[in-house]
Amino acid sequence: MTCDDVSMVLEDPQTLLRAVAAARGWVLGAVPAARVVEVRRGLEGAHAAGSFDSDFYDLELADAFHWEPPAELGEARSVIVVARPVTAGRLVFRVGGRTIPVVVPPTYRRFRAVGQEMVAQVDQVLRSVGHRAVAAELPKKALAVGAGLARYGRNNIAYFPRMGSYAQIAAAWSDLPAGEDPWRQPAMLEDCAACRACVVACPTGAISTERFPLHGELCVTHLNEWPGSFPDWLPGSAHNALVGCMRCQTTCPADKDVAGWVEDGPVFSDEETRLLLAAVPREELAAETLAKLDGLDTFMEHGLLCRNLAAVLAGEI
Ligand code: B12
Ligand code: SF4
Ligand code: SF4
Repeated sequence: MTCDDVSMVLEDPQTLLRAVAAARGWVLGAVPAARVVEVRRGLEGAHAAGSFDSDFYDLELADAFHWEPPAELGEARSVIVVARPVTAGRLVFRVGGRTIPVVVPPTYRRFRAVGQEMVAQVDQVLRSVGHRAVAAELPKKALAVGAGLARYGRNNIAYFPRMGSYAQIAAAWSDLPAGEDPWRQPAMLEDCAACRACVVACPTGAISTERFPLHGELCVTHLNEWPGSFPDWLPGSAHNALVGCMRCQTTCPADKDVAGWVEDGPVFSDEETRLLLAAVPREELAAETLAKLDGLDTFMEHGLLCRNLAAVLAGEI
């Protein structure tokens, strides 16, 4: 970096933010706060046009977002979107002398901690130049794509350069002026034009070649994030992760460079696996087991993790 480069970084908060993000391997963009109104209209318009199953919309989308900026910020001028690479986890469950690997998809591992850290970093940098950032619960893919940071895959996941779909996204309201508006209309990856791999791999037909968006009500992730029994129509073979589903990511050629981003551990002993399959309450588990579970930080309620584990292991034992 030359002296001129350094002084430019120091003068322009957005350049400074991007430089800090890039140094960590993250990508960052800022859109005018008014774009949130447009995203909201798009989502509500799609709902009014019947694009979503109504039960699915009520459960997953109707109350998922806080469209208004927090009063504590004063005037919200921009929304800052950040994405960072994340790895999947490969847990091991011992059952009768066998070791069975079970995946935790990227973005579920240390879900809360990673998201909070991203916003805290942005806030810290902005405070050094007299501005602030406050976490935003908004449609993060739509904002990342609109900010020009990512493109949609046919599977509806956002793909980022060098991270593919293995990216955790965070958004924050800020009083920083957005500067030049980078907004882009949503576009699909070029790789998708001649590819249907995710459509074929999806165990429930949730991805369609006929329409965007996803049939979310059919997605295994939706089914295993929510309480209750799995529907009768869901084949046992559809379960492939402790929570979520990896089929449309592991088969995606656009993810070939990141498919190996998997971290091992922890290992659950025969006895620990037995207790989890029996859905023994957390209070009755050993501190060591709880530490392993809590280390995952998946945001999932204990009973649901036990239910999902039983469904994944059912095909193995
Ligand atoms: C609801 C939700 C779900 C639902 C619904 C998924 C969905 N596609 O909406 C369920 C439970 C099924 C789900 C599943 C998963 N999710 Co989710 N989910 C969310 C949540 C809370 C909201 C997403 C949302 O805005 N949905 C509304 C839809 C309509 O928005 P959209 O997909 O952006 O749709 C836009 C496009 O369709 C576009 N559009 C319309 N027409 C057209 C036409 C074309 C050609 C194009 C290109 C676009 C386009 O307009 C729509 C509206 O803006 C976000 C968190 C957040 N706050 O954003 C996480 C989030 C999107 N999920 C995430 C992840 C990781 C997943 C899973 C991959 C997890 C897993 N491995 O199991 C799966 C993937 C399933 C899939 N194939 O999409 C990540 C995304 C990371 C990334 N790189 O994209 C997020 C951001 C959470 C996080 N951890 O940070 N999820
Ligand atoms: S599997 Fe193929 S069609 Fe699906 S998102 Fe990846 S590149 Fe696109
Ligand atoms: S996460 Fe699984 S069920 Fe959901 S769309 Fe992808 S492959 Fe289909």
